[in-house]
Amino acid sequence: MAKYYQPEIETASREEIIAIQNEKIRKQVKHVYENVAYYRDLMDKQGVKPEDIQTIDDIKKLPFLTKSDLRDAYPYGLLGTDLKNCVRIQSTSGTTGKRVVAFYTQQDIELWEECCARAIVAVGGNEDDVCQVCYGYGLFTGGPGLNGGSHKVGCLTLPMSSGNTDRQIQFMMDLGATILCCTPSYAAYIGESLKEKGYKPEDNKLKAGIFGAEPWTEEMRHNIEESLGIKAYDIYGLTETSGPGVSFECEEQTGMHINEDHFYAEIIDPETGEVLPEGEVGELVFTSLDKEAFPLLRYRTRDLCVLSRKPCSCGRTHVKMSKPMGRSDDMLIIRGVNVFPSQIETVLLNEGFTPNYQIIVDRVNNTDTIDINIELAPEKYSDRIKDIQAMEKGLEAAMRTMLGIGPKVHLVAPKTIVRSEGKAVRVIDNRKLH
Ligand code: DLL
Repeated sequence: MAKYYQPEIETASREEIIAIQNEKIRKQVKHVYENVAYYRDLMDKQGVKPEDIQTIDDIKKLPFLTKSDLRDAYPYGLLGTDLKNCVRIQSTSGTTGKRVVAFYTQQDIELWEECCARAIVAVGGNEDDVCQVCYGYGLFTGGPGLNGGSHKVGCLTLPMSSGNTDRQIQFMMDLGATILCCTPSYAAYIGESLKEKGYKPEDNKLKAGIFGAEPWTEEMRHNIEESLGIKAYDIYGLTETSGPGVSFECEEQTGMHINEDHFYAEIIDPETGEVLPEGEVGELVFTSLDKEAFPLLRYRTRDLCVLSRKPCSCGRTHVKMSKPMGRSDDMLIIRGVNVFPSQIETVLLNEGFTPNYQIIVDRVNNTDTIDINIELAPEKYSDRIKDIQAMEKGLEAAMRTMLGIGPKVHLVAPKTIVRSEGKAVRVIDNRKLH
């Protein structure tokens, strides 16, 4: 059985990868300079010409692009080719500000789907598999990306899209789905729903899940692996760079291999913009090395993570990124202390609670407050107020140790926190409304 989708590139030597990147970056910078007036202006302002970029190391000379550039250039300002060469757009959910609209030529779609195919083969996928895709289809990149990857691998693809959990379960069981693709929060919900219907983990045929699009912890991974009886793998990507498949986990499950023949990754200090050495935590910056329609150079993702080039037992040579530890813009600063929702999730699951929680931040009399609503599993539910209060006190103490500040914990009845079918809404920050 094939272990890699494209072995020659996925296991290429470092010299070969650098050679590919050197060649592609020269072409790509020229392509962008000639076709994207917005970026040409940024380069001119910085005094850099395409000839200054000869090797991938020269990339440091190029200006960064940020979300606010995307907003300024919306919708067509960063297009790298004539509209007549574009065949598709995808877009973000755009809960704040303008949506990101990304464009694709047919070639861009082929390469994107190949990246997703690599991710599916890495979890053991092949033409015998039944791949159930319950990421949203439509503007969101999750459904279309994994759908395309699943076709390329030759799996029988179930294009379910998100939602309608009863129907998801019916297809999963009737058609014997072996690979599940969705957000980790939805995977947890499917696991919970299967249990409620009386299924045991061994009753389904699933062997692996490809879960991403939102942050999730190692504790959440164990929880999903147990409830579905599978191995749960991470996948990362963003609309700006194409969608899922920028990086993906292999059997080692210790970070995600970045498809370095298509995306060049840097880690920078988010304050100064300085490039940080391997192993340091910072903001992930991506350069698309061969995208035609939406060729972003040095795009700041705001995702915080670490890169590692330690050899991987799977044989892939591409650099690995850690799970994003949060986004520089969804880190909560509460009474001056930095708090990531992932720290809260870790405490909850370690203490044996459900991954159904919501964090509410507010400001009362000029002081930040943090409340966490946590749903009780039916077996922990009690109508004795004393029992509930004792559990709340225990969790508050564990949170204080992890976070360095004391949140107020409220245990709520089973099934009272809304489940997500796509990306979960974990934080409600009412301070922004003031
Ligand atoms: O979420 C693309 C995607 C679809 C990835 C399906 C994986 C699976 P956007 O909606 O543009 O694209 O959101 C991108 O989501 O900058 C991260 O902050 C976050 N994100 C994506 N994957 C992960 C992950 C898709 N595995 C933003 N872990 C990114 C943590 C993730 N955060």
